[in-house]
Amino acid sequence: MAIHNEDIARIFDELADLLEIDEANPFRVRAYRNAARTVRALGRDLGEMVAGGEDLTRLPAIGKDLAAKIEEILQTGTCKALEKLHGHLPPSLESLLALPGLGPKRVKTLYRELGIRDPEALEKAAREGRLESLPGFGPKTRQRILEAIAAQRTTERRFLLSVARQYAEPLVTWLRASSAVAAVEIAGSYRRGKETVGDLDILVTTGKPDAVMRRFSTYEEVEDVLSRGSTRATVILRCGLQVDLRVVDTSCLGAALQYFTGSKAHNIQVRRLAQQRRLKINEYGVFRGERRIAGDTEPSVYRAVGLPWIPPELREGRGEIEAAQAGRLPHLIGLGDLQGDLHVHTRASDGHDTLEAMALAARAAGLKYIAITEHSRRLAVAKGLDEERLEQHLKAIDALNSRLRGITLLKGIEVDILEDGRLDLPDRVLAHLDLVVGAVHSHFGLSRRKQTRRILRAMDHPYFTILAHPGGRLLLEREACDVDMEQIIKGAAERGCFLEINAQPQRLDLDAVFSRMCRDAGVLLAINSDSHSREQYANLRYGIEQARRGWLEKDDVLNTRNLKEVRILIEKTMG
Ligand code: DGT
Ligand code: CA
Ligand code: CA
Repeated sequence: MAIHNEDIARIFDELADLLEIDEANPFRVRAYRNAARTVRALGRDLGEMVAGGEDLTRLPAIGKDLAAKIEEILQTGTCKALEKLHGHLPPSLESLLALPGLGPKRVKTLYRELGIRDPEALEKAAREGRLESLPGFGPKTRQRILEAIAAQRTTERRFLLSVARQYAEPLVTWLRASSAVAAVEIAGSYRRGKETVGDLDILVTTGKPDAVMRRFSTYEEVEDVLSRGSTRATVILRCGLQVDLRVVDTSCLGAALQYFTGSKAHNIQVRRLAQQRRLKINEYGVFRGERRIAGDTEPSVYRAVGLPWIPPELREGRGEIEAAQAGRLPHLIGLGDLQGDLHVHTRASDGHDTLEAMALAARAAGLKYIAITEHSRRLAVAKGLDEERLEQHLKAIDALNSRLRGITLLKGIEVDILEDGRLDLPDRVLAHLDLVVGAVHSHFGLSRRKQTRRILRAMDHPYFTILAHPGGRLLLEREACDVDMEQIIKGAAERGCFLEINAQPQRLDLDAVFSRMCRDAGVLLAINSDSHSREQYANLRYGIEQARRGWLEKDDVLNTRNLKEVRILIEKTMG
């Protein structure tokens, strides 16, 4: 059975959760949490790395013990440490911890005193008034718990695009390996490159629908078959991801692909166009009366309603139909357009690889330049650099630049934007750098007015170059800060500075809507990997996908330029 990075990350998360309930050493708990984060941020498949004999202890937060656990999980699908914990703490306790307001202590009390092990049992106990007997569970807590359970029930579970991909690709490979299968396509939000997906929508063409249905529902990672008909099935994978599969006729593949790629908003507009032409459009084709006039390919569907083919990333009902009609669809940026990466860490701060390793990996990834941007002193947890350490680091960069061919390192910093908008290092220090990446890492909860003023003030500094992860969101975890992004974009235009699309799969920040606003305001974006280890340049593809959803063309992006042009553009922002 294939074990994916996300499976490993989840086991580490569960270990951390259960150890926390068990009141284990907080350092152990944190070690597992950090390891889970590393595994999630890794641009490569751990199974492949281990098969290739690579040393995992090289990875951030992975020591000998955790490396051994990863190998154990890859081999057995679980690990003994977790099984041991399950001996006295049921796995479902984790679902209680996920409820806001319930920490490890309370979860433990609930389990020990009342045997409550999941939200259902908790809800029942709360309704029956059995919680009041417990210390620390007053009527207010009871109310909060009931509300949290209700909220949890109505919020649908979504997956990061990068995580969905870990499960989608092997499944598609499994389907394609069958001789009964002609073509396999993934439609839906996944094809539109949306940063999170609710479920996978897979289309298969085949001469033997029965065989395909059988193959699909017996895939080793299928946990539950929710429905299975002659041409359609829905399953849940072990990881909780739902997958819809539809068998379609080869002659209808284009129409089905168009229909099931969506979005709903986009399809409604396409259908309206069809109606204006007295055409009917559905997943089988485009029809004039009884006669089918298009649908074998996706471009034929668009052609039938008078449009050029529209890239899936644009299909959100945000003006793409009008742009297509006017012949003004953007020529979307591609991964190959990037020449550099302007946000990279090394082990001098919280990255895990050396300068040289990061440089060589960038060159191997086809990049011509990278900016080394360590954290600044304020971010102590990330070993942020003070003036002195920065100076040494810059010398090391100079030395490496004179030695390496085919890649240039720019000298930068990811400087903390302090609460009042000052920067964490003085201007006279920043003046020595090629560029200054500014970022908010604290005080996310300021009022909209204060947060906006804070960032605009930071951008006022003469050397400020790029605003990193401008919204501050962590997908599925933390909303973006309350900030007037229109003002920030306008401010960036006035000052000539740049905004980042951070390519970390859990950030993808700026988002598509604001990225497009930058394009319209003439503010260039930098698509940066924010790599903390050499594998992470691979994440640039997610940044590109997000940029495409923001309608960006090559020229809208700073780091599609060659080094000389980038230097000129950056210098213009200074002073
Ligand atoms: P998700 O899964 O929540 O990330 O988002 P989608 O866009 O993949 O949505 P999903 O899986 O419900 O449906 C996939 C596409 O299929 C959707 O974007 C449009 C199309 N579709 C599904 N159901 C309907 C429907 O009832 N009417 C129309 N017009 N289109 C539908
Ligand atoms: Ca979907
Ligand atoms: Ca679906």
